[in-house]
Parts: sequence; C-alpha cells; structure tokens
Amino acid sequence: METVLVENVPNVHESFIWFIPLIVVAIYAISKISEEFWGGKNKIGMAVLGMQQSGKTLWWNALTGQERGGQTTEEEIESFTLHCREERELHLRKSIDIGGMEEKMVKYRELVEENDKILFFFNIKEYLENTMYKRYVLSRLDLITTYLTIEKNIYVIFSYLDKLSDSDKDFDTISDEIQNKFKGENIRMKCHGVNMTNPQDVELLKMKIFNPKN
Ligand SMILES: Nc1nc2c(ncn2[C@@H]2O[C@H](COP(=O)(O)OP(=O)(O)O)[C@@H](O)[C@H]2O)c(=O)[nH]1
Ligand SMILES: [Mg+2]
Repeated sequence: METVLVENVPNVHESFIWFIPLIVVAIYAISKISEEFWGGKNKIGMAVLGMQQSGKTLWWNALTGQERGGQTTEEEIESFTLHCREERELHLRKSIDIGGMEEKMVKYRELVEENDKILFFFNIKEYLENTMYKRYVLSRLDLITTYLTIEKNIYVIFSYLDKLSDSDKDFDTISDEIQNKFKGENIRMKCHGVNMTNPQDVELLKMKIFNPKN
C-alpha cells in the first residue's frame, strides 16, 4: 500500500506543473479582455477620414501634440488623453491617421464600424471649383453612410474656409446640399467650416466635436 502512494506523488506534481503555463496564459487573457472591455468601453473611438491635403494630420497633431507632416500613408495613433475645457479629461482609443488616397478607402468600413465619432475632411475651395473633386467627396460620404449600422455622428469638416471670399454663403450652400443629400436613418450629419492652419479654429472644432452633448 505504502509503495503505491509514494509512486503516485510525483505524478500529481507533474500534472500540476503542466497546468501552470495554462493558468498564466488564462490570467493574462482574462486581464487583457477585461482591460479592453472596461478600459476600451470608456474610451472614445474616432475615425478621421477624408480627402488628401485636407487637414487630417493637422487635426491629429492638434490633439496629440505631435508635429507630423508630409504625405501620410498610414500612421498609428496611440491611445491618448485629451484635456478639454472645464477640466474634463477624455480618453481616446488607439486609431490610425490614414492618407486620403483612393486605395485607403478599403479601410473605411472597419473604421466606421469600430468608432463612435466619424470625421470627414475635405477642401471646400476645391469642392466648389473642381467637379471631379466634388464627385469624389460625395461618393466617399455615400460610402461612409452605407457602413452605418447604428446611429452615429458624422462630422463633415470643410477645411480651407480661409480661401473663400464669401465663406459664410458658400458654407451654408454646401452644408445644405450635403445635409439634404444624406438624410436618413442612423445618419446624424454635422457640418463645420474651418481653417485648419488657424489654432483658434481648431480649438473651436475641438469644442464642437468633444462637446458632451455630441
Ligand atoms: N490654408 C489652409 N491650408 C490648409 C488647411 N488644411 C490643410 N491645409 C494645408 O494642407 C497641408 C496638409 O495638411 P494635412 O493635415 O497634412 O493634410 P492631410 O493630407 O489631410 O493629412 C497643411 O500643411 C496646410 O498647409 C486649411 O484649412 N487652410
Ligand atoms: Mg495626412
């Protein structure tokens, strides 16, 4: 009887040792999932889409304090904290700064589906003067709206407002045109005009987009 017991002890130990890596992996996985679930849930997800040279990178730079420039293809934006007025702190989820070239549109579906705030930038002067450019803007907005499965805010940002002589009138006309074209279920479209090279304009845009009511 005694011999049987002594032989069994190492077996119990061995099988337990095999479990240790499994337990470690399980604890790691659970902590990652809960971090994503609890931490990720409280963070704001923002997709920044739009045409080339329309101010997308300037927008990311203004929020993160970075100074990136030149043509963007795809740059990772690490999660960051944004300090807003009234000492509010907002936590933004990891995202990407994608270029405005056509081939990047394959990313649109995923970015629209995964984020809460969808921003779309285009050059308003170009829109007014170049029919092809206008067509591209409208078709991209159309594509974005087809990816909306739940109600979300789409902020349509008209950059280069500083390049127009009658910016108020042009803004109102195009804003009406776009709002009427993209009416529908799940679509909450908000238009804003800015000069992305003017820090005050960017600050105002920040307030509009991160207003608690939005
Ligand atoms: N005047 C003016 N220039 C702008 C505006 N937005 C962007 N730009 C110019 O376009 C350049 C490219 O901007 P960027 O944010 O990199 O464009 P992106 O391609 O959309 O990322 C900037 O360095 C500015 O010179 C704007 O609203 N007004
Ligand atoms: Mg860019």
